[in-house]
Amino acid sequence: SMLRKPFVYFILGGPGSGKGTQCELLSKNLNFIHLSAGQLLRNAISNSSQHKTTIENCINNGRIVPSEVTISLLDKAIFENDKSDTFLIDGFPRNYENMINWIELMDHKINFQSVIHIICSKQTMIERIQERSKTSGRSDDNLQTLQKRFITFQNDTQKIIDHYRDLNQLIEINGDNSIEIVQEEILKRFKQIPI
Ligand code: UP5
Ligand code: MG
Repeated sequence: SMLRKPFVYFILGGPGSGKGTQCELLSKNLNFIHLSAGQLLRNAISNSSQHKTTIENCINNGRIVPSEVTISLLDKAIFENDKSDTFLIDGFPRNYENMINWIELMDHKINFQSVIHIICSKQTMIERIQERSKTSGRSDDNLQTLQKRFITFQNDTQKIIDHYRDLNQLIEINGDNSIEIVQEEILKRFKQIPI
């Protein structure tokens, strides 16, 4: 049982910006729990859940899965975990519907901290995903789906990032640098946040 509400950070950024890579390192460096919304959805496909087809169609077309599906997976993952009280939620919320439903269903149960936005040039992201596609086995790691993921990021997710900037709850990080430099920059910014 949780003695106090879990702390939650959102990590956003385009496809291949380094969300997963940076969250993995942060989870080791700071003893935070990394939850990738995308990975939870991919796991739900192989668990042949009732939402299998919906999730599969969205992922293969770079579209955003309805928030009740994603939030229920995140809710479960947060409250089934007792290894740490701080969670890095990678790749969520991606649109207005995600954000509004999260606020309604989850805000009272968690202690929201801030959003980290990893800013990366499109060229860098394309090169990284193309390289990763050789071994990732991800059905969305192809140029056609990647273009759709960029469009969704531009049309839907960028608004969410702008919203958190307006609220002064956004930390922006240059994601074009090496993995180590990006991590250092995030760690520096974390040390400025009183938890
Ligand atoms: N790499 C990383 N950082 C590097 C660096 N600094 N220098 C050099 N190389 C670097 O990194 C990508 C690759 O680049 C890796 O090979 C890495 O080694 C290298 P990674 O850390 O994996 O980047 P990440 O930002 O996590 O990229 P990812 O492809 O996972 O981002 P997406 O946002 O596209 O994917 P996600 O898994 O979050 O979502 C997939 C789909 O699920 C979405 O398109 C959507 O359809 C669905 N989804 C929802 O519907 N709702 C959600 O809430 C979440 C997902
Ligand atoms: Mg990822």
